[in-house]
Amino acid sequence: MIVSIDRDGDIALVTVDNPPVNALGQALRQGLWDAVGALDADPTVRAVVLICAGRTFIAGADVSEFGKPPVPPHLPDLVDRLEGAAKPWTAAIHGSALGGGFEVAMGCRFRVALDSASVGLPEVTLGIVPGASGTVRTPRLAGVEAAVELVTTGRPVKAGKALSMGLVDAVVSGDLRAESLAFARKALTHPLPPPISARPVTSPDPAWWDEQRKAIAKRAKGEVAPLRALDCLRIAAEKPFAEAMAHERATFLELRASDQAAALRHIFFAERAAPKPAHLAGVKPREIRSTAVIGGGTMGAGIAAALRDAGLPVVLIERDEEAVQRGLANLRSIFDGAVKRGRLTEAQARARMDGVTAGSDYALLSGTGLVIEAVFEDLAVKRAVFARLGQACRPDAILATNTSYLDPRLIAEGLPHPDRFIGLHFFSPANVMKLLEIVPTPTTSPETLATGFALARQLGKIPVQAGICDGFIGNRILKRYRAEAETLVRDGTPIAAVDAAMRAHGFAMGPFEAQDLGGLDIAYLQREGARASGQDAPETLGDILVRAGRKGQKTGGGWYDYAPGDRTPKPSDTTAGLLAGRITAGPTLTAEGIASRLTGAMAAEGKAILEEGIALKPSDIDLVEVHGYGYPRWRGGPMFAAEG
Ligand code: T1G
Repeated sequence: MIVSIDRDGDIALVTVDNPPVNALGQALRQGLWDAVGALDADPTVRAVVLICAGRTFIAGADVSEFGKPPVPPHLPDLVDRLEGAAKPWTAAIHGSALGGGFEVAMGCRFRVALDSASVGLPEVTLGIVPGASGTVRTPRLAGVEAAVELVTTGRPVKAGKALSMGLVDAVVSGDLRAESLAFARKALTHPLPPPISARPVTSPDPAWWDEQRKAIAKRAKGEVAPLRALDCLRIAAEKPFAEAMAHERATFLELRASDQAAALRHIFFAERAAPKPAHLAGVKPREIRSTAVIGGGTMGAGIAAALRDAGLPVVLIERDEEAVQRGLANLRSIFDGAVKRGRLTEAQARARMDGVTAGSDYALLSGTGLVIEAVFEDLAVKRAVFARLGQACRPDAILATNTSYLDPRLIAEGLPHPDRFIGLHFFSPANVMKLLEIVPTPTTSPETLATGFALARQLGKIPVQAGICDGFIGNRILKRYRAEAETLVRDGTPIAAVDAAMRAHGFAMGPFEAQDLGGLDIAYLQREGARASGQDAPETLGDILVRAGRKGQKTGGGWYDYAPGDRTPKPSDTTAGLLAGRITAGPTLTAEGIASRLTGAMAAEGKAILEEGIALKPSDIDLVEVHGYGYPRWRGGPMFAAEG
């Protein structure tokens, strides 16, 4: 039964059970609709508690229904019906009350949250606005400022903060059912508060709204929904309830049909499918209880931090005592930074470090279940590390390389038990970036592969399986993207125009600014390495700059010039002079034309990657680009965008 009704004396208990997250599909809406009528008609019922089975309270409208025409009972009508019920309803919240779930909770007269619960209105992350009074009831429940924060960021808030904001009436621990029944019974001994729709709301002055609009526009970077949500909130604060509801509904229906909403839904479902690839269904992953990282540099320390953030003990190995101390200092500075940003307390940062054993003796690895190598990107260096790992580690220990460009098969050559070897390509900073490219070799066992995916889940990462080629998925597309950008420059498009076009398209920065930030020499060394091994690596414009000592911001100039201490890119006469012989006047492209050329090149490379079996599905490529390379999420990724 999706909706069942029990009794606890004169209190009715309505239980929702609609796995996996109690999403508000049509059957659930109908079940709640009918429950209101039945309980209103029962004179022995004095109050109602609404509770959910499973992992969470109602997690929102059923996103899989969004592509279809809305079917009654419509959610705003259901929320109104709950609010108008003859008996007061109390929402008993555990897990997450999100979107339509929190709107249903606002239709109830009271909200009781378990201390581990959270509430939120994440609709803008799906390219829409709340569609069942979220922008109209929230300001009346918790005030305009709280409503603007909750709705325009889409970020859920934990129970304690929700209580202080006025979003819930009580926070309980232990038995939510018993506590909510007691709350409902006690509430009957006092006069009921007015329904939320009848509560007053005060609108701040116009200057405050202008300030919010500026801040949100800066943060939204081309996303439409946050600003439209702000419009709904202002109307909710300044107009009568019914008028505000009509405006919200019209906005919701309009945005639900928008390209941005379709793109964000595409990413939403792709992210949820990624950790559960069909070809690994039924393959039991190894449980990882102990880990190690070889190398305490930027990548190694980032990976170690990610492992510690997931509560896994880490052995950090470096080549000598001095390097061990440098590695520990790198790791400590990551956690100190988190404390400064308020993400960790001092105590949590200390506990993170307490879980790290560091040394240069590989004997420390004898009991470790998973070892991730993150040493210098050189084949001989990596092979030497794995030769030692093959001796020092358990025969069943999973051994992973973090290589971003080398062939994992060459790294693992000669390794005993090659079935337990795999590529785990993290992105820097590894404790922040969600993308993890998982690169099996032909001898990697299904169990080892499944363990790579399970590790990604444990670390809260988005895993994407990649075949072996130069750059796997992400760096291979990056190379094509950069080559296409250089082609535009050779054809006369100014470097700054290319970057401006990609920023306007939603990227945080353009291809040339990004290279100046990261350093042109990294890709240059890759190309030189390829040339040295006899591969064909035609000269690029970037090569000319690096050979002239222009490696980017770190040398005061790359594609652009940089004044000392100033990271603002300035068009460079030196660069123009160095590249003059290679640039011919070509057609002037619009910003849209530039963006279309470059994203089209990404999609073309993605198509080849799919045809070669390097990526398993187009949505995986979109996840790589969105989570690894700054592709604007609200455009869905290059493969989605190319579908038109
Ligand atoms: N609709 C349909 N399916 C959903 C869903 C949803 N809202 N949320 C999750 N799922 C599926 C998901 O695809 C996966 O399916 C399974 O549930 C477990 O998800 C009118 C219009 C609730 C915090 O945006 O944030 O309400 O792969 O792996 O890690 O104003 O799911 O197992 O087949 O993420 O425990 C607003 C989105 C909708 C919430 C749980 N609500 N969901 O996380 O599980 S718009 C949301 C989440 C709206 C109203 C508007 C998370 C979660 P499968 P999961 P989890």
